[in-house]
Amino acid sequence: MKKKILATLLATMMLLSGCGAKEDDTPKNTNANSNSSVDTDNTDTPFSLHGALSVDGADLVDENGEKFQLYGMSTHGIAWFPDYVNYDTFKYLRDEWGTNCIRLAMYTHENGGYGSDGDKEALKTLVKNGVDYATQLGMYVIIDWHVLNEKSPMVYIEESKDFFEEMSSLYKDYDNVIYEICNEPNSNANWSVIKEYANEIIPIIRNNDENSIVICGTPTWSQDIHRASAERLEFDNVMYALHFYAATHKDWLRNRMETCINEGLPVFISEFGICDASGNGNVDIEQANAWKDIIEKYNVSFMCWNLANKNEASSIIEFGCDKLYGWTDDELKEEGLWISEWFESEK
Ligand code: IDC
Repeated sequence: MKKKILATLLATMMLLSGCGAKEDDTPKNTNANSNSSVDTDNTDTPFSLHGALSVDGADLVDENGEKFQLYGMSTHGIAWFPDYVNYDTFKYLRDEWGTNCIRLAMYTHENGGYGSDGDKEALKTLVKNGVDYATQLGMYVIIDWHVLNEKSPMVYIEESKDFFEEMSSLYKDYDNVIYEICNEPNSNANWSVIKEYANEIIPIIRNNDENSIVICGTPTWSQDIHRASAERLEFDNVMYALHFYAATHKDWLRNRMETCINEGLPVFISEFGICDASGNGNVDIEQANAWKDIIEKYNVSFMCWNLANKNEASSIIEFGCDKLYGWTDDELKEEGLWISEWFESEK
């Protein structure tokens, strides 16, 4: 059954929390909010034009059954860089950069992580604020359970069950919300471990929300999509995460993506950078352009890591620049310039 977004949304009038994002990974006050009200000029938003999405073979399609591509920025860890979760930033990314989606990355294990020592309520407030801003703006939004250094999604599966139960019941009527259930399982978390996890979490989401898009991470930091292609999950509207960092992951991973797509696997690049896999080092523009070509060829959705001003190559804003939007070319790092040009060319 086709669902509609709740028509009435709270236009919360709160103040920005003041200081700009800092480069360190110290958890901060997660009370970032926007002082903007609901966007009134929302007749032609991405969501109003494309509505509820679904998966058709290898493709993501919109409510009219047309192939559709989501693209935009991923936040950095919202515990560390909460200030970018605000209405004006998202509006800028929609209107000036032409993006249609935002990814809210919530680390689960690291310092301030949801499953480790983070303030769960404050983190959920940030996620909810982010979903509200995206919804007001008619953007799609990915809630990312950012498994990384705990390696296996089973480590915090109990927390994950509670989290996705709450989120999917809250957003069961929000067709712009996408659930990413485990960012990057790695090490011994092979596909059978991930499947076991997904087979617990997806039914919880489906119980509240029959049709939402769910993105599932794949083994080896979401590179081993061929494992998923060989043994799919038995749910509709599931996509499989492929992550790349252009200076590290080259032809072999592009070839793998191509093979899997040709096998009918719905692939979603829910995170990528154009530097190396550490999130730092030199960017590789030649490799980045090769990725861009293949992404365009297959209409794969792509979310760029990361929306912050940390002192690392994958943070698109210059270190020391505290502006939350309206960046000049000088205030963007190389990756920021490259990705903003690509986004703008899609407008
Ligand atoms: C990195 C951040 C870095 C942070 C680190 C924490 O860029 O600032 O200190 O995480 O572990 C991924 C992950 C993503 C990483 C990124 C770069 O999904 O969380 O972010 N990366 O290492 N996979 C491949 C690269």
